[in-house]
Amino acid sequence: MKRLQKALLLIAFSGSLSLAQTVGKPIPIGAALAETSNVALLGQEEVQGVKLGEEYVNTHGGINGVPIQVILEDTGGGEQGAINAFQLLIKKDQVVGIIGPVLSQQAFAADPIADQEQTPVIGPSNTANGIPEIGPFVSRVSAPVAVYAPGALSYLLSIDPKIHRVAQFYAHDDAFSKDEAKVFRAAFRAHHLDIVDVEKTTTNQTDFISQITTALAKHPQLIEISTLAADGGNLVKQLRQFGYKGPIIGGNGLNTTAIFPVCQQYCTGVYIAEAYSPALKNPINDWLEAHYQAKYHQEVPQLTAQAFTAVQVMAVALRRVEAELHRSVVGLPLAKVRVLLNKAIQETRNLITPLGSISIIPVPKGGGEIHQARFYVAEIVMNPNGKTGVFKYVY
Ligand code: 1QQ
Repeated sequence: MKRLQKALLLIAFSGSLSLAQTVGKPIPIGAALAETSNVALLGQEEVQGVKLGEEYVNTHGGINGVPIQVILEDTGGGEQGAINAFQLLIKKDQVVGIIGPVLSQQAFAADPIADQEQTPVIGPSNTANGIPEIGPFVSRVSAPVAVYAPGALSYLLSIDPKIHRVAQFYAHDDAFSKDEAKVFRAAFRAHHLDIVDVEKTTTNQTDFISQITTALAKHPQLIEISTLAADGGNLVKQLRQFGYKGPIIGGNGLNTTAIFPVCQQYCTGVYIAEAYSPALKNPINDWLEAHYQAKYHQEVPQLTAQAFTAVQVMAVALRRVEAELHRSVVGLPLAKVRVLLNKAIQETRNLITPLGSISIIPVPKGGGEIHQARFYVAEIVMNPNGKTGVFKYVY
């Protein structure tokens, strides 16, 4: 029944549309994010980011006086949910562009739909290889893992040059996890480390005992984990409970304080490469930090900063479209606005954002790839209560 309703909606809204229908209303920007399922551990921080992005844009002039409205559609954790959310945003909500989805695994399924519909997408957290190459309407503000993830390894080797034996766990049913694991194996080889064990896990796995037993029998001095948050949090906890005391590199899937309730006191000693630092000083990051701290009483997480940046990039691009047209996009055919907006997104150059100065550069036959100057490394340090903790920036 739900499917049928959706199909009818799509038919009802598939005629030619113009933003004229929104005269007097805000300009709709879509956000396809995971608000439910295990992936909501990651998605909820992005929801916070797009909401604060909307507030920032609207308190700083909107689109030449017209406010934006972020319209959220929940993707859940899977591919079909992302496809459905994209279709609703494109056809029913008539958004000018889409921010999302959370996972690369979902992006490979849903982004081709936006590309076919010539609706620009900005990936807020899709870090796998090949995302902008999905098509000309796909850009991202999340640097690819190949560019920044190995920073955590370089940092650890700089503080402990004796590390030689490394083991890896990765979720082989997730596009990002597979890609990040590959990137780390290349980095291990580049540093002449001995890869003593590689264990394949799944994103819905909760018990890792037999794989941990195999890995620890090989006496690794460093363990790298490329998984999502719930599975990875449990894996960290069980590694510590089974006596592993060495450092752990967590991938981007562990890059959230939402893992604290999962691995509790055992989260301490997980090192994660970061594409964002709360300490970065510029007016927009200062605004984000102040407003986020006031609402959520902690520092801005990377995923929040990236989702916020996606809204900022889209708003700045919309303003640029209007400047070039010498008129408001309100009233123009929606299909035209989307094409012009996509072009303007990929003309983003040296924009000061919470991630620092970024550019979005077109890739051959594809969309736009982020260029970002600086990356960081954080270590998770839990408080003695095992409930609260911080991402302590160490590099
Ligand atoms: C990806 C990711 C996610 C783990 C971020 C939330 O980096 O799927 O590409």
